[in-house]
Amino acid sequence: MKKIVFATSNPHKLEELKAICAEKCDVEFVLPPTGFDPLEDGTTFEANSLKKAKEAACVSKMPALADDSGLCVDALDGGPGIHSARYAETAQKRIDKLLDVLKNVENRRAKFVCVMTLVDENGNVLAQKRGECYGEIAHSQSGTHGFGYDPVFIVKDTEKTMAELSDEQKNKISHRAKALEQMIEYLKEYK
Ligand code: ITT
Repeated sequence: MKKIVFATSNPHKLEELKAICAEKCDVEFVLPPTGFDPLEDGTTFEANSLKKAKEAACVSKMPALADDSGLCVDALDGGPGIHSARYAETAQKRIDKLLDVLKNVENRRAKFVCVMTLVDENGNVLAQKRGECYGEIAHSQSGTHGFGYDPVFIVKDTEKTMAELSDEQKNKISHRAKALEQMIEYLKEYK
């Protein structure tokens, strides 16, 4: 089975990746060596995703896949966006801050974005794909599945937050699933 490094230190992303890819491609995803900490100083999801993938390939001498993702809120001009992981200290504090900032805001439209980048062992880009999932920010949190901002993200055309969906449901409609759907053919082809 082919081995590809998944350039992340977020275990939730790895779990979702494995679940989405199971039975779709014959790849074993492994984590980068400990201490993997690429500088995410790009100004776009695309730039940061590429940086993570290249750095992982460089330290592991293996092909690498990276996921840069985040929550973009219309009323915050697309924020926290690429800063989603650093919006506040903990996942709960990030949710609290978002709900507080949007307390009196009527326009709650938002989207999750995920940009996946696949590079070969020399860091050459094989594919870069973007997935988006639309919805709005709830007035309070609910649900216990998923991670990050899932408890405050109401998925479009449903009355449920992402955290109220089962893992299986999330992995069918998420930004990560949409990016990976387009990436699967490259993962399959890569020898
Ligand atoms: P790596 O860079 O090590 O992959 P990270 O968590 O720091 O892990 P990002 O820089 O891509 O990853 O930031 C993504 C953040 O966006 C993540 O920490 C969450 O706060 C949020 N996020 C991304 N995908 C999400 C999802 O499916 N559900 C909820 N929140 C999500």
